[in-house]
Amino acid sequence: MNKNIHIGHIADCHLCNRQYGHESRGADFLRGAMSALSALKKSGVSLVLCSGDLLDTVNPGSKVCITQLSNLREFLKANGQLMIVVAGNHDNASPHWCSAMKDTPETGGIYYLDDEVYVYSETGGLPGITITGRSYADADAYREWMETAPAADILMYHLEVADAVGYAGENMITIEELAKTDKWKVVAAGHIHKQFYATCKTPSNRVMTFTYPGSTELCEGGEPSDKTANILTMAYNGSEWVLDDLERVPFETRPVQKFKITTEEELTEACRDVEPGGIVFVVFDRAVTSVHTMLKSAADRKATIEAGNKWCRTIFRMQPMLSTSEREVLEKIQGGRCVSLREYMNEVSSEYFSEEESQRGLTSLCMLLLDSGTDHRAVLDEFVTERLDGKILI
Ligand SMILES: [Mn+2]
Repeated sequence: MNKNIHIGHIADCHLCNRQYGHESRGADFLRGAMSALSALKKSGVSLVLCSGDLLDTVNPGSKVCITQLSNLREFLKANGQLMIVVAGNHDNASPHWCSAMKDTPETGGIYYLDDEVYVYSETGGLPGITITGRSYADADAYREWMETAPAADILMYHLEVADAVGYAGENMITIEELAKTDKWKVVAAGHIHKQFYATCKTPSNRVMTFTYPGSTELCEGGEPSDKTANILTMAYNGSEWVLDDLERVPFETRPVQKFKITTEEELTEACRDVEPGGIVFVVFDRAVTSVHTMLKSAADRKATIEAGNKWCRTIFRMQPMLSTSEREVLEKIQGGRCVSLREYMNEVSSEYFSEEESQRGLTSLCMLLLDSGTDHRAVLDEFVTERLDGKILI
């Protein structure tokens, strides 16, 4: 009798139409998710957990729903894989776009787990593995929910834990809090786009394992570009299912390169090393001229030589180096260490912005931030575009 069950775990697929203005990036996100599922299939995994943010937005366009979501579902069926999905903060629509999908292990496809306990069983005679989860909520709502939540072998969870972020923010809970109860043996989490793993003892001295698999395609430049999916091996010890092994399986996504260019020599080296068809992040000193033009033509030249490059066009993300004060402001904002942007900018604008800097456009950055609500990324993109003085980001 087989007493092990291998369960795949992914999160943060962020299926979308485009990224950085490129439609081809929309296709990449679907391909990233499929790439993860294929790697899991190769390892013999037929049950996959997706811990939130399958879709990038609560309001996906028809292209995402009709093409990507239904393609993904068909792909899962063809693979004989069932993917259990919970809602993340990005796709926490009510009802969720997947809520009508209640596929089964026999058909394969997508099963939307709506705050219930799912029982998965593939070995006759043994009890099933129980999986519960809840759609995204803030930290306090999670704490309240935990009091009355059902017990299960695996909890699917979508929120930051302070342990993985490295500091205690307002809307986070800790792994210790999750382990205050004996209800769960594994917390299969999503939301943070990097791989993370930790264990904690529960009150009755059992081990609770917490893990983030990371995203399935690069959402932000700062996240790891080598993507992996988790395989949770659950073993039946005669009376219950326990986690026996946690393995990471790598899978292919669009290649990522990063360059820092402060001299002509570094530009020459980067032109030699740049690979066509990837995403290339470039931080450059504004004193070095034609950085983008030179890199782009180097990549295009190589792309012509390597005809048939499956990732198509090279995508450049150009970011000029910032002055110390500019950097301090942006780091504070990106680090999320401000309660309210408006409050924060009011407080620091005079501290960080000299009159000269205001004239150089930082006042407009400030205004953009004040108007932006909480979507810092969009603001920073605009800022970088503006900084490039009308140069188009390709
Ligand atoms: Mn999220």
